[in-house]
Amino acid sequence: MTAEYKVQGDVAVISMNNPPVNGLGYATRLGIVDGLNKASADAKVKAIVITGLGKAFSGGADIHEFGTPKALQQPNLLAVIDTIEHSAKPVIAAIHSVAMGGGLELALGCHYRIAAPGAQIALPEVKLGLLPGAGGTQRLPRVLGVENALNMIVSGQAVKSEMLAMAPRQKLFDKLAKSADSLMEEAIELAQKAAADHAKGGALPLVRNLPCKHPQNDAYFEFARNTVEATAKNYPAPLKCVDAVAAAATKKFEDGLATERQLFGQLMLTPESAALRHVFFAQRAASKIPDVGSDVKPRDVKRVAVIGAGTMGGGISMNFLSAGIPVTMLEVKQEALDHGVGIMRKNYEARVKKGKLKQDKYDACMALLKTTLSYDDLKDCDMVIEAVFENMDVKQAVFKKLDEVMKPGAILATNTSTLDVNQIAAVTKRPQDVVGTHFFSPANVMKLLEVVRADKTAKDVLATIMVLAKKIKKTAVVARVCDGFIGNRMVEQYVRQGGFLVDEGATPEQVDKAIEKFGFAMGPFRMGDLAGNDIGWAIRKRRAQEHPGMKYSGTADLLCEMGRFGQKTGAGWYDYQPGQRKPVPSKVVLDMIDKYRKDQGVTPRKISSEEIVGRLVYSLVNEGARILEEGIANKASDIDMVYLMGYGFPVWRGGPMHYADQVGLFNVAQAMNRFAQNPRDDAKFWQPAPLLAKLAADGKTFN
Ligand code: 3H9
Repeated sequence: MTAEYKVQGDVAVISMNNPPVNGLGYATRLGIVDGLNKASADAKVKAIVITGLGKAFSGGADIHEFGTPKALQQPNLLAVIDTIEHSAKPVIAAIHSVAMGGGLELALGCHYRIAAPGAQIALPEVKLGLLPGAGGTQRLPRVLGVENALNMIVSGQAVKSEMLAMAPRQKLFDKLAKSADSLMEEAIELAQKAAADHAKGGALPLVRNLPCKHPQNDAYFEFARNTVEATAKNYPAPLKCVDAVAAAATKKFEDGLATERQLFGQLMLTPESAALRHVFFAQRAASKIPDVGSDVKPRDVKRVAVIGAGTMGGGISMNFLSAGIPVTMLEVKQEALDHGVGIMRKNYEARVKKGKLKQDKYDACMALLKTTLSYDDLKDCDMVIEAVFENMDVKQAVFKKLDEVMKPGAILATNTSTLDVNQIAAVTKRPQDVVGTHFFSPANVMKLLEVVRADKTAKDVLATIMVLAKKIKKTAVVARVCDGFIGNRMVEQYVRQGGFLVDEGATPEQVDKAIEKFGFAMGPFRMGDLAGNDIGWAIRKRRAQEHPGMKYSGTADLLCEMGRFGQKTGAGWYDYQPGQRKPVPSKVVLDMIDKYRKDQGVTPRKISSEEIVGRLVYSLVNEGARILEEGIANKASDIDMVYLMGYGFPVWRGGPMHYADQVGLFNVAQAMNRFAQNPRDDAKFWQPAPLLAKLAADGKTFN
């Protein structure tokens, strides 16, 4: 049982003790009920306080248990709350740090609640594709009012306890403690007072008995449904949250509770909830590297140097400045520095204008920036990130110089997106300090950081980067060295399929629309136009030397020969009106594709959206499987995080590997075998990766 029981004078204290966040798993639920039973049987005990040990009151139901028999094993959370409500002695929740989901629902079942200031209060189930399933949708509106409660439930956002305590007519907290330190003392006082009041014969207060109404019930819920429907799109949970709160406002408590229970059960079975729960764990798992334990001490990074003031260098610098870490930015020419700093200022100023950044914070960020033309000025930096032109000779020259000037123990990072980090490390005398930090453009916005572990990268260097990534609010995923690492190696196959689909009869617009309907933020052709089609062109030229025989559609090269590099040249796969980003299908491009097909002797055929989506998504899955079996990625969920955070894969589908698991790997392998029959495609590529074939045969999954 993971709850402690102690008696202090005439008050019993039940402390949940299930680190890290007192998730309400079976053993904890059992521990609480056991404590309540003991307290009930002990004549000395006049009142009961429930609290949590460690860094949370409770983070809610134990998400690990979902889908397992333990989640259903009695006492479930409803039964725990029922026991509390039926307690003849007053039960007081003493809330601190975090009370979320089932944790808050537990507190709402108590007779009284006291909270420490600064506690984060939330019903965040919607973020897991669920709704509160232990009375939260019925009780929160009764203590905060329908509108406030619905806002919290639909958004899942946490609100500080002191803010909620200030809300007019709120009945959530009976008391706000003076401080976290005095919480338990004040909770015991409150418990003793409640016991004394109760001894006079008063009934114990229950949230379920409070009224729940909205003055314009029908109109309000119609408005709420319309608003939520417009934004929730591919997520079923938010609308169900509205239904459940509407039940609270229109039905008897028990009937509302039954509605909530039914909706909770339905949502638990949706693929969207499975995906969001997967993402929750995948995100946390990404920061864990199997052989780098918590005993590995990260290095201290007080000042960072960035080589290159281009778009990348500037964006990377902004991340550190925004996190309060001083940056020294180096360029070879003053004009380049001035230009780069100018763009950084523009980016910050745009955020100030939109009200997303305060002027004084912007000033503080810029005050942390030093610029220089001299490598000598990097001597005091603890880490340097190179963000120069993507060319091995150029990068190696920079690293030779860095090896000369940087202090011992400084981390030398490269922002390469495809090049061999081992070869870069090899030109230094300290390959153990060299690591890849692949930021995604725009680097100050995109959440993904691919951390490239070279053969000799030291463990404490990796540990340092993982800590820094958290500080600059990135999701870091570790990859081993290969051409393109995880993300770009996979995207190459995806883009290649886009090309084949066009060769065979689809238009770029058709391909983009099909995959965008599947949920991608952007199809491969719009993505090419945004990133610059010349980048892929350069990579294909390099590949042609390194891997001769790799098959591509010729249309992308023809496009580049026409100078259509994308948005930056006002023309790519699409036409663009000056100053606009809206893609307009291009006659010139369609004619070029038509001619190419004729030259290749291809009779175009009608291609279904299903085929487009299948070939694009499964190309990611097959390459992902190879990446996994080669050990380039540590786990399938890391690949999912790369695609969710860096490549616009739809979050409600959980990433390519999770999606394949949901479809069933047998079905995925069958589809690949079908694609391999297509003479215009790459039959060798479509052989299911051995790992995929084995998992499919064994009826297993990637994750
Ligand atoms: C629910 O309650 C359903 C009910 O309505 C109905 C039931 C019938 N369970 O985020 P962190 C782990 S649904 C299990 O890095 P932070 C997490 O995996 C639940 N484990 O820390 C990680 O483990 P590890 C509704 C959980 O300080 C560790 O704790 N509740 C849970 O930045 C640290 O996590 C939620 O959705 C959990 N509920 O933030 C709350 N929560 O170290 C989700 C966390 O092995 N949780 N873990 O990787 C959060 O929002 C944050 O974790 C929290 C702490 C704010 C609590």
